[in-house]
Amino acid sequence: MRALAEIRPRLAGWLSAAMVMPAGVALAASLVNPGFESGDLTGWTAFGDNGNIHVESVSAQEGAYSLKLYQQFTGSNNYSGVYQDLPCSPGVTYQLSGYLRNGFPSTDYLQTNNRAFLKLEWYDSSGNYLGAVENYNPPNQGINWDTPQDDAWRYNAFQATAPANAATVRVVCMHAYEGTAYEGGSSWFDNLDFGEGAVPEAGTGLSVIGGFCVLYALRVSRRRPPPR
Ligand SMILES: [Ca+2]
Repeated sequence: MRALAEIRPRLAGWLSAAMVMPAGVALAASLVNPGFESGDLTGWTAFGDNGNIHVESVSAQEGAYSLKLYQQFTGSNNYSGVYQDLPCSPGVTYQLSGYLRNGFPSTDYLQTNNRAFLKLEWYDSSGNYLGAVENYNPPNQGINWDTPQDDAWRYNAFQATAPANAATVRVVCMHAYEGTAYEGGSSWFDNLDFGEGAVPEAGTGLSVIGGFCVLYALRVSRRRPPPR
């Protein structure tokens, strides 16, 4: 009985920790086909598609496939890419990460006025646009014509908090061309990941249950008889 009395508070503590720890990652929806391993755009919706959006098997950061984007060659500013919409909750911080590469190995590097980056857009339950966060801060986040031509996959990651009334988050792989010429070059994306980026504040969901477990552990601890 003494052994049980002594282990009970520890058990309660372990239980509370186990219930709190996964709270930050268990509730977010996941991307479909995050590494383009279906060999096509399954799960993704293309935008600005002028024949310049491709899933390729020539090079990948993960698996066999990756996404290739380039500008539309319309002679004016144009924006192309793919996106997925996922449910989100106001006030929750999310993280989006993935790998970007400048050009095809040994060729097709981004020329002037071409850049590429990851982006999150927020929408309310009626589909109204609430704002966006672009992860473009070269040289470490996003790629452009100044990115080294070293054929490296570059890890990009950022966090953003869903604004009030947000119901949907749009995860975007973006290639932007902002000029009037026909500068070329391709951007490549692979191995994306999206999820909650921070453990929720105390007082929400499983954290509350964990808190009760901590209180129970303290109460049990106080009931323990003095050492004999
Ligand atoms: Ca892949």
